[in-house]
Amino acid sequence: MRVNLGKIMKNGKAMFLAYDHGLEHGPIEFNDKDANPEYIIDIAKKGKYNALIFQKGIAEKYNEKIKKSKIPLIIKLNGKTNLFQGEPVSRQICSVKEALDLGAKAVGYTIYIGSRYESVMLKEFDSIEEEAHAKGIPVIAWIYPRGKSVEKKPGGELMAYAARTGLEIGADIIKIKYNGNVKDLKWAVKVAGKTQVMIAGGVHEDEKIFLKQVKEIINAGAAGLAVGRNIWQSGNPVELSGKIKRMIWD
Ligand code: FBP
Repeated sequence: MRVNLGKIMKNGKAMFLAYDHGLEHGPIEFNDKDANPEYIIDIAKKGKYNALIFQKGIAEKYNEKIKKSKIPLIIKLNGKTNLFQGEPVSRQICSVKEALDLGAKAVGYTIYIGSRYESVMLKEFDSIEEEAHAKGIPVIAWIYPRGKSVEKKPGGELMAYAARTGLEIGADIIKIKYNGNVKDLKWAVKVAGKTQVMIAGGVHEDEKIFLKQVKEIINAGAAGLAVGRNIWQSGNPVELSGKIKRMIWD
């Protein structure tokens, strides 16, 4: 079933502000300012983001402010800490119903393709996709090739595989990591077909380097960015968001 992406995309493009790092990486990513989810909601509002991405705990505790901001909410349904260093697996910790009750306009789920536990995540994703689509809301898959089996495989090949996996499993949007090669990304966008490709921002970089990367991402035909650290760890998050928006839509 094709769902309407109009609530979280504009003219087939989008810019999401991701903030699930407190779980995925731990507070090591934060300072006094950006440790506070309210700071992130303010950036999303001032930067007119198409959506904010939170885990359910933040979505619940800061629900009033999120609603007031009018920025559509995307809730991540699975997650893990980075404390355990084995084959990656990320299990569901929030249901589609809980997400909808919290006001989510879309749900997200991470799959580590190549991991020993890939099948567990693919199966869990399938139930989520079925339920979310039955309720008419889009499903976004974070697809990251990871684990011993894929350690030595070429990055471009893996990026395209991640993108195609999104199409095959019914994701409306996929979020993948850019390997820095425009030609590879063009191919990944191509094989993703009608599934929209969004790119993660990655580690906080110098603004010039980051913007150069954004330009490449847009030129390669991606639908936009689902970015975290490069925005909220920046000294000028709203100004930088404006620059990215202009690159995406102009
Ligand atoms: P960034 O733009 O900050 O990289 O965030 C994107 C993201 O996918 C987050 O949603 C997630 O928390 C993080 O990256 C996961 O990164 P990794 O698994 O590479 O540590």
